[in-house]
Amino acid sequence: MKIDILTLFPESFAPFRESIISRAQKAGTIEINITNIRDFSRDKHKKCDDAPFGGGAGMLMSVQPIYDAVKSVLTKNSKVIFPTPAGKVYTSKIAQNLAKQEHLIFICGHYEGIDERLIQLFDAEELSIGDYVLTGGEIPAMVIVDSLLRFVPGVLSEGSLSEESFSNGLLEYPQYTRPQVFEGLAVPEVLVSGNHAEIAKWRKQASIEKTKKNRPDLLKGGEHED
Ligand code: 6GU
Repeated sequence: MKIDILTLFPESFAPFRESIISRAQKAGTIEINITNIRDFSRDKHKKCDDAPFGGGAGMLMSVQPIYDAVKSVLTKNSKVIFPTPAGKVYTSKIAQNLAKQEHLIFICGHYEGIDERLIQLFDAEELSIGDYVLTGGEIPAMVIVDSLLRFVPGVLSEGSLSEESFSNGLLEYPQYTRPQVFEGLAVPEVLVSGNHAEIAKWRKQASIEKTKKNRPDLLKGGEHED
């Protein structure tokens, strides 16, 4: 999987030099390239913003530098993503589908956004990471890339995905490690019983309870009713 990220702030992607994502890049499982949109500005001052037609507060990102930056990385197998609070809400399901793509191009918007024609021209998918507004598309792009890469084969160790939150429509069950008693709180007895069938039963029930408490909306379908 190849990912191109187009941004006015390439330095914001420093976190990708760390940890699992960096390891996957070194192993060649994934390739991430960051491109500075400003390098594509044909303006003599490298200007990348402009006032919106029709008036209103703030500036938009100019169409030309982004258009040329996308063109410089676009192939016939590219899928273009535009993170925006006006997008469809991003979910684990969408992450799993994006993970199957050969090449993703992220356009990171700033200021009040980008010219709508860019979305049309590249058939860009608009994705929001939740119902709140951030100052730019860099953090959302990082959130989307990090979460989808976890579904690319070879990025995580075998089995890491099977029991985590959302993998079965429920939140993950509570986990415990040593010591067995901490500040007077004991680990649930069943988890130290060695009885794997009972442990599996307890975890399923604890998952349902956690989901009821924190995300009752996920239970609406009724398939996990007890
Ligand atoms: Cl994708 N972008 C921005 N700027 N704000 C957001 C968002 C995206 N998703 C939620 N808030």
